[in-house]
Amino acid sequence: MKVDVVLGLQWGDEGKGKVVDVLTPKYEVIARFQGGPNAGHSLEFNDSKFVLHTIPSGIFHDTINLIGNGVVIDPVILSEEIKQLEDQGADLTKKLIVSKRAHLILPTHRILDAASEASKGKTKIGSTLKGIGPTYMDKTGRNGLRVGDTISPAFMQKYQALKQKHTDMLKHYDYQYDITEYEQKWFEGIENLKRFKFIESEHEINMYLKEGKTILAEGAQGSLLDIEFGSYPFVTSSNTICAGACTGLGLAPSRIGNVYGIFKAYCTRVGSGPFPTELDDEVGEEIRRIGREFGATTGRPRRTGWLDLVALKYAVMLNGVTGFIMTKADILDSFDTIKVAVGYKVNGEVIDYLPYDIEAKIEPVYKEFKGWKTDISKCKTYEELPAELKDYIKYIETETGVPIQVVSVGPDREATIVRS
Ligand code: 2SA
Ligand code: GDP
Ligand code: MG
Repeated sequence: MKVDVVLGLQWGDEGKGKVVDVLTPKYEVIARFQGGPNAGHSLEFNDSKFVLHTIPSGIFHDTINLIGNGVVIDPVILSEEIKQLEDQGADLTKKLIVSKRAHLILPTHRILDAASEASKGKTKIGSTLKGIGPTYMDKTGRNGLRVGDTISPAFMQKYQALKQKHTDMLKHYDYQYDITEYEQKWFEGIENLKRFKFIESEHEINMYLKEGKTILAEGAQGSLLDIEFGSYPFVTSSNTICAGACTGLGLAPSRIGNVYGIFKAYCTRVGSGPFPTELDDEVGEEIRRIGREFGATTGRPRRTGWLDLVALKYAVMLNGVTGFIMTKADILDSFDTIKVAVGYKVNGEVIDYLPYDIEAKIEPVYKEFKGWKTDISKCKTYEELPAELKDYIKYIETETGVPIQVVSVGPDREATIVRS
């Protein structure tokens, strides 16, 4: 048995929540492998919309939903998510399990994130302010607090020691804060978390494989925000690429099966950092308006631009993508012309790779496509899609060598075309 992986190939928000929800009936276990409440994974069905931050997107089905060791957890946010679902009658204790090795986001991690961002001024990362960076720093700095610690008698002592370290660090920032209220909710969240089964995800997931269970690993953010290969320092603090599924769950690389890479038919980025195909004009504004491109966690407007094949090919290489899932082509339904970046002009020279130097002035080289000018949101089969969109799809497939296996034409579960 192998584990299939779903991940984002751009800067996040490609539609991972929707796609995982659609694919879940084929799997017995859905496992989140990195990131934390910075993520906002949206799902829509039966006229309801949900945004998940920490809980895997298979939770609306009868599946095991596993939060892996690579995830960082804020007990306050996770408790709010759990409450939202349990208020609707679901008993999550039966299907949500949490790795003991997952690190905890402390209230002071959030403050450190905010203080660090405030101190950077214009050069800020544009983080979601959920404490992600400081928590992963304590993880790699070997100071972190983990889910498994919450059941140890030394928990309070460990918490106070880490809080004290943060309090000392915060003296270096000119930043006012008060965590009294949040800290109280945090400890309530810890107690709530203890209702769930704490596991060692590496043993659990490998046992599932031995039992022949089907497993889907769910990524968060996107490949171009990867800590190693994204546009550093404008990245998140985890491995968002496929390798993160191995380290974030305890899986050997040989256990990886299909790698489903999701991309939008255009691009978005939220937060700072280079975005070669960004549209700072009415076209970009139109994409944002029609695509409702606003952060699912923070509500921030997302930056918008054309599809970037140079960046997409890079993400395909890093992840070993076996099949594409293309989302949100319906947002481009009314456009006369659609562009795709096929190269970059840097210092007068055309290149076909992402340069190391992120300060470099990159001018995209575009190929233009005729818009399909048709409402595709009701299409149910690939055959029904307009010829111009099929040309667009064919071009992407030929250039990348990867088949587009699923075309999503709307936010709802039902608005999904699976190619046979
Ligand atoms: P962080 O908070 O330290 O991980 O931020 C570092 C960078 O990573 C980006 N990032 C994201 N990009 C897209 N979507 C994300 N989730 C939310 C969403 C974002 C939101 O679903 O819309 O609501 O604003 C996400 N999480 C982190 C972030 O923008 C920084 O560039
Ligand atoms: P994620 O972080 O990758 O799960 O993506 P987000 O949920 O942050 O953002 C994707 C947004 O696009 C959500 O509002 C989804 O409901 C919506 N969405 C997903 N797929 C499609 C699609 O094919 N068409 C349209 N119009 N919306 C989509
Ligand atoms: Mg999102």
